[in-house]
Amino acid sequence: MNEAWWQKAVVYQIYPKSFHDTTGNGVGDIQGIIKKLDYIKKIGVDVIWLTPVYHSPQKDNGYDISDYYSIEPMYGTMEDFEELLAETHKRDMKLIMDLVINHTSTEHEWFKKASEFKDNKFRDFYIWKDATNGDVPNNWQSKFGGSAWQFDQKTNQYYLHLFDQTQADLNWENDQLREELYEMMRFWANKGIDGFRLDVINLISKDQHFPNDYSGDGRKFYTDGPRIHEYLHEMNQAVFSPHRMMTVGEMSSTTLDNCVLYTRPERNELDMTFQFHHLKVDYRGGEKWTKAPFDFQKLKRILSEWQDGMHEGGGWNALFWCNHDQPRVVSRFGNDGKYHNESAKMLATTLHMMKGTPYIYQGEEIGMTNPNFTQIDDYRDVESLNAYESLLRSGKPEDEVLAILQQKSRDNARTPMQWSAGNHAGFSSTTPWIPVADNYEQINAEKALSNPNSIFSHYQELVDLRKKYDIITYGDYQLLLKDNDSVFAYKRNWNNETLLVVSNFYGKEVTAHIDLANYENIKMLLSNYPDTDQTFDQFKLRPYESVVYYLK
Ligand code: TEU
Repeated sequence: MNEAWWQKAVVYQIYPKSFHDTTGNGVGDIQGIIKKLDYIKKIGVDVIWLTPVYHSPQKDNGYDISDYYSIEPMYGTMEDFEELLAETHKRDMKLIMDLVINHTSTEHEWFKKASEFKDNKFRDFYIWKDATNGDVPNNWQSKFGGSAWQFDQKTNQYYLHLFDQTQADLNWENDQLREELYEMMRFWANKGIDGFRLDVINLISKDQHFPNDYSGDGRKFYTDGPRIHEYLHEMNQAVFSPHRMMTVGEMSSTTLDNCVLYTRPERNELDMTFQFHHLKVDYRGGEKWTKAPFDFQKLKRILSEWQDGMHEGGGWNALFWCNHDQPRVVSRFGNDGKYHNESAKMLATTLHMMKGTPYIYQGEEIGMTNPNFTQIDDYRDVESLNAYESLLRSGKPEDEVLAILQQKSRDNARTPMQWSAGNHAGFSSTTPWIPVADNYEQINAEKALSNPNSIFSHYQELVDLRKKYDIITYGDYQLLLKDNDSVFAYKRNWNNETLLVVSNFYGKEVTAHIDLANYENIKMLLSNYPDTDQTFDQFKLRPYESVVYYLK
């Protein structure tokens, strides 16, 4: 059981660029994180996940790495990083780093050498193909728009990039490349870091026929690809197991069956996985770049399928609403106006009482909202800027396009952390690299810390409950009131104990009928209203009301 400490852990995600700036250049830095470690510790979390701080031209904010062995100067030095690690450990927390090994920046030494001429060992570290009939090798699409192939004049071939054209996909078929990557991971393991979050890791194995995809964008030929389980097992044996690291894989468009295989302990691949199906419930016709309300029934169904499926299959979920690629959850599935406080707490409760390891993304714990940018100049994200251009090209009027970005842009999550009501929200002494959301005077950490009923204190309570009640970690999952169109209710059962979670997802009062006649003891553990009835058996839920009961 000791091995699986991470099953009882809660993780806090930091996006350094937007966390805290100590140098006054408008960009967050490592010293800024060190300054805020006590704040993070206060939430009660066990682990910090740091998104990439390696040397990078920052075309995709660090997910384009040019040197795996050094720290991006804008963020600090290797000494700063070592200090951060030591200070994190001093506070009895762990630190995991982001590992981006599906691709490197085209400014990485390997790629520079690879693109010099064909006949060198680095050439085969990437994926090169000849033109097909004078055109791209196949019809695969980049996830950031356009073809996934970029032509290289000098060597007269195309290279594959599933993301930006400056993010060249690595060729995992090459044994030497894999060994270089494991060596690099051991470098960080030996520094004492506690684990890795593995970026789009289920995309590393490509179908070596590179076929045209006549009914899609190519993803079925590289998602959970032919050798993926083999590679993960190899990586595990080479690095994760010997160094006893915690690992969480980011899985793009994956399946439940694969995630069970990725995370069953005896397979020695990964500890847990992020999947995104529950966050695609506001995609109209499966398309992200649309403005649409979210489908509540679908949200319940998908989360429940993953709860049941991972429990039955013996796998392990990473639980999350937010990260640096997703809009803010209180704006997305809650209410960022009148019921800001209630709905942020309700969403947190609904997720944190599920089975899995919860992740909190910076600012989520104070209920940060989407910023509602009104002009394209406010955006920085390469994906959002590409989408803007392509939506305009498709003939959509600009106001509609901006409305879509307001709902879907990744920049919604990337505005500076709101520390106080002071200048630039206390993030920086100067104008930040991306605008601060207008509501920082109402929503900020300083204010949250001085209010016992804050969203922040609710997160503290959720983390605390997880530590006190093993049923939250080990219990099974049972969806209740399946067809109810505003209540999300479920039970967790374990060792003759039951946990009951009932949440109203909407701003209208609703009554939910749940029979508790079989239980002798009913104890309320948590509510997001100060005056919820401790014992009631008929659940009259006020707007966004959410209650947790312990039953025996
Ligand atoms: O994201 C992977 C990914 O596919 C998405 O979450 C992506 O942002 C979405 O499909 C866009 O619609 C990871 C990182 O989290 C992200 O920040 C990087 O841009 C991406 O990989 C490439 O490294």
